[in-house]
Amino acid sequence: MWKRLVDAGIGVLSTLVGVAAGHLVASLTEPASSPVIAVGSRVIDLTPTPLKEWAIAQFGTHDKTILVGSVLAGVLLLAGVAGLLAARRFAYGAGLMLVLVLIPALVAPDLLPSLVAGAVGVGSLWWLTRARPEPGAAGGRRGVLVAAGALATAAVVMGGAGRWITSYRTRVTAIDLPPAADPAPALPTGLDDRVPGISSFRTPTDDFYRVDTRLTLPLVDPDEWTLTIDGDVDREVTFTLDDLLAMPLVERDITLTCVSNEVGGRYLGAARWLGVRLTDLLDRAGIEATSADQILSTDVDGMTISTPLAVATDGRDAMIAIGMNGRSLSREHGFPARMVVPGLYGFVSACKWITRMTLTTYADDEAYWTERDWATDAPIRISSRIDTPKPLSTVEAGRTVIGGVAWAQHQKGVARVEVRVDGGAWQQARLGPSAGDDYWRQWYLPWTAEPGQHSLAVRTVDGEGDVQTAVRATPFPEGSSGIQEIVVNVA
Ligand SMILES: Nc1nc2c(c(=O)[nH]1)N[C@H]1C(S)=C(S)[C@@H](COP(=O)(O)O)O[C@H]1N2
Ligand SMILES: [Mo]
Repeated sequence: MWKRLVDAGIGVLSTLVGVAAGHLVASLTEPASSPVIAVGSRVIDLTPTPLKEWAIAQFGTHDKTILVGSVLAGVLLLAGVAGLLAARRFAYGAGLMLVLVLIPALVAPDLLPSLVAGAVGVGSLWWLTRARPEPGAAGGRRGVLVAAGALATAAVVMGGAGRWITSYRTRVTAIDLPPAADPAPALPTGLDDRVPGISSFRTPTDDFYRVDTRLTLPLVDPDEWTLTIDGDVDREVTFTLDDLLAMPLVERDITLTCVSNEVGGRYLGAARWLGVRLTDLLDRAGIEATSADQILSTDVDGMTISTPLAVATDGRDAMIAIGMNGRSLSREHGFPARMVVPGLYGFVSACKWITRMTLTTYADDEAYWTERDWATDAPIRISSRIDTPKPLSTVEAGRTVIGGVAWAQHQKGVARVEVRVDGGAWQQARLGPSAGDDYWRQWYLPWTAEPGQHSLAVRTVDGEGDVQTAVRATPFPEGSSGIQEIVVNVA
């Protein structure tokens, strides 16, 4: 039994050394080619939509950590088996390890890290198998302990160095932003200080939700970056970052929303965006004669997002943004440039790390989520959220406030927010200031809380008189609906 454990441990350790070596090499070449990351990314792309939805709902922003953890756990299990096999016959163990390495090599953008991982893994396996004492032989244990210690140290050093090099190479390269030719008015003072626990009227960039299919953030050199408009246009045009910075910039307050946001969920944020109007860019390419109905955006790695052309060019403030909350975009949010279209969910508009916009038709080309059966034209549904009190929290009896945010983007606007306590009548909440229909609105309702358990619900009524529906819908395929109802205890 003990011997088996040592054999399996040898396989696991050798694999870890190999993976760490691969990670180090990838940090020097292409971080996304690190063996575990490459397999993890492919798993994300292959995960069926319902499972993906489930993972996002269950694990939230940790969904990726869990995914990478599962991939690693699976690999290490097989690595243990490789160790057991190697003890019988070295070639079998080495063979299994090479198969393990072959998988990332097949899916990674760059071969080298996987090959290095394989070579180092097999080399370590060979060394440790040799150093392992023969059964019954006395005093042979030191050799294997020394070898194992040396390899474990090497794995930690290589893994750590890889991480450090990647973060060094990918440190944010901030760009200086010129002032907007068409600035937004100052954001009114929201209810942030008056209603403790309410979402800030403007979401700080560090707290802004992040949703994308990536495990590592892309490395984009702003001096090399370009944005090309091609497809069914009069002329193909390419812009550098300096070209964009030299064009008239607009500044707008826009609330971005993810289709995966459940009723009451956290996948939305409100920011001030600075960018070039989408129509200014499209005009340079000439789209008057186009028969395209979609803009197929491509990011630096070939991920695609489609946007209905008619919606993006109907006069709303659609833009290619280069600034967010007064600074250049962060790497998480699309540095150096991304699309922002008010009123459309992010998955059909907000392409981050954008490099290409192809004017084409839905009949001819399908984007990433379209292939996965999500809707193509997906306006953001009107909704609202209770920020305070928190679900299942205990509130002190007496005078308190219920507060949160509500949204009804693009030309609708939040006209009213209504709160219902314990299934009673809908009461009208007070609204915070407006920063336009494309932006969310804070709201609050003073409440005298009586001891006991209470249920609180909220709904929005938009400027067209439409009331947020109580009919429940899942995020797939075109956004969730329903009314958030929470339970709180008053003591
Ligand atoms: N390149 C790229 N852009 C992307 C995505 C992606 O996976 N890859 N996800 C989209 C989705 S689903 C949303 S909701 C928004 C989220 O933007 P944020 O992460 O800046 O909040 O980005 C969109 N842009
Ligand atoms: Mo999204």
